[in-house]
Amino acid sequence: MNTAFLSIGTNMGDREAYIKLAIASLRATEGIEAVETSSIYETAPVGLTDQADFLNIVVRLATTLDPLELLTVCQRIEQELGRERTIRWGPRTADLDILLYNDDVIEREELSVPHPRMRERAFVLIPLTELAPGCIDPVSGREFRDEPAMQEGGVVLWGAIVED
Ligand code: GSY
Repeated sequence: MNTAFLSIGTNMGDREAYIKLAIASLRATEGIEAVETSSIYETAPVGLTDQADFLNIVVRLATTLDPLELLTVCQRIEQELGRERTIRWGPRTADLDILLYNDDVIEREELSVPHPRMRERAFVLIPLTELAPGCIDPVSGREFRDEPAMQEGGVVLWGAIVED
C-alpha cells in the first residue's frame, strides 16, 4: 500500500460542495482504499491575486495506484467538476495536485513529486502539517512545518468536512 498526499483547492461556486464532491469521487475510485482529510482552510489567492478567496484542504490517501494512475484520477475529477483550463493561475472549480507519494522523488514531464511549489505555499503546508505534523520533505530531509512559508498570513481555519 502507498501513501499519497493531495492538495485540493477551489474558488468558484459552492466551494464546500466542490471539496465534498472531490472527496466522494476519490473514495469511490478503485485503488483508493482510504481518504483522510485535514480541516478546510480559507486562503487568500496566491499567484493571480485579483480573484476570489479559495477553500483548501489536504487529503492523505492509502492507494494501490501508481503516481501516474493517481494523476489521471486527479485530472478526471477536475474534469468531472467542470474545470476548464482557461486562465493560468486563474479561478477554478477544483484543482487536485499530488503533493507527495511515499518518499518518492519523481521528475517527469507530466508530474513532479514533491510538488515543486508546495514549500512556498502556506495554503498547502498548514493543512498538510495538521494532518501529518512530522511529515518530512524527501528532498531536503527537513520537516515541512519548519518551512518559513508556514508563518505567512492569509490562511484561516474555515471548518471541518461534515459528511452528508
Ligand atoms: O495550485 C492550486 C490553485 N491555486 C490556489 C489555491 O488552491 N489556493 C490559493 N490560496 N491560491 C491559489 N492559487 C492557485 S493557482
